[in-house]
Amino acid sequence: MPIPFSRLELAVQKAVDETPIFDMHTHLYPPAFDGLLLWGIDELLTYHYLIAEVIRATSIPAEDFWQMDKAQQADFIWNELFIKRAPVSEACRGVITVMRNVGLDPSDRDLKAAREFYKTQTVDEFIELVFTKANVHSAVMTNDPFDKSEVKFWETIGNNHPRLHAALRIDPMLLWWDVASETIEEQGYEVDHALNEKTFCAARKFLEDWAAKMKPRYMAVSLPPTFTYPADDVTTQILDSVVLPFAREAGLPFALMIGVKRSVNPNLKLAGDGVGRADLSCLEQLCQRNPENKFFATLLSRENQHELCILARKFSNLMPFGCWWFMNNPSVIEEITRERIETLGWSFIPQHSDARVLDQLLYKWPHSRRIIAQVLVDKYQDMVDAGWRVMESEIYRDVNRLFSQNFEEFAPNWT
Ligand code: FIX
Ligand code: ZN
Repeated sequence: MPIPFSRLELAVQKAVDETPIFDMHTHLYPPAFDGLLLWGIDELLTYHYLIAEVIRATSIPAEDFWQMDKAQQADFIWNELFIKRAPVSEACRGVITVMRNVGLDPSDRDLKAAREFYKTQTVDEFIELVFTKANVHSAVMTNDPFDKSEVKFWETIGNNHPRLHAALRIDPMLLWWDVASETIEEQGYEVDHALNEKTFCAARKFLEDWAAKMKPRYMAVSLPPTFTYPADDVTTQILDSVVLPFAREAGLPFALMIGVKRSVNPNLKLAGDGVGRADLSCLEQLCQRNPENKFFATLLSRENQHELCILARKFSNLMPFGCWWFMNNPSVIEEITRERIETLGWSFIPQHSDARVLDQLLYKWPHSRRIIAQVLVDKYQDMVDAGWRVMESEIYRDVNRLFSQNFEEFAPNWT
């Protein structure tokens, strides 16, 4: 039944709200990874985006901020960014949306009441509340085999949470080989300190064994804007001799997150990373020279986004995803989503949450759904104006492709 012109907007918004999401990049953990999963109002308020904002807004010396404990930091952020100033930024608005979605009235401006609510929750109840309310059916974590605080859980209990999937994150292997090779050796693999076949073989075995433990949906790395490929450097050797051959054999996509300048202001700790525009010939060459590999890509610079769309048109083994980090603001999400739809049709993944705090699923997705819905209404409207009768069932089909199907087809689960 074709949708009458007047009902299109409602039909699209309904399909976008009702379609469950596979969130392909987060920093969540299973509750059983005791202490690693962040949740609750104080973690929300001390999200590194808000730490950067409050240090800027108040010019408090960073070292004075770090002297405070978690609750004092949260109090300070609440008072400075929510009480003394209207909470207008995306990260501030996010806290308000979460408070509303857990049943609080943020307009009461009552942080004490919020803390009281969270005392009534257990993490197992809360994780189900959040995933259900956010209509996120599954999420991919960021799992680091070089991080001792996480390794101990994979070597004992592992992950069997039905909603959480692993991603094998390998930054040290590509960026700090000297450190990575020591960890690989400590974990029992015989690496030489020369980059030779013996070392490459041991490093591939390391990846194989970790993939067997984690059963990851993909491997991932974040890279600086200066990343070049191919280059006469260790990164290219490890990519060509270890990571890409292993990914091909295992059928694992490799996610490249390019453009982060780590620690441009070390005083801000996790909040101190910056952004730079990358030369995307690295991505072009990776796709061109490795046609049997599958690549996800998300870029941190707004100036790189259109190039990524055009690159994806040239290489079907390249899947753009998300509006990463500094891109995750309404104005930029709208721009990126429009240019992706106009150049790639339905063959991209519009968003990921990058949630570090469980509760953030309750704002990052509602905020993004609203923008994606607005873009889709316009695009379906354009089709209607061109003479195409839009069917309601087809809207659900198309939205499901964006929210789940593209990811699940590009990164199938382990069989
Ligand atoms: O490299 C990454 O996975 C980034 O998303 C993080 O390093 C970053 O701190 C973040 O959480 C951004 O949203
Ligand atoms: Zn991330």
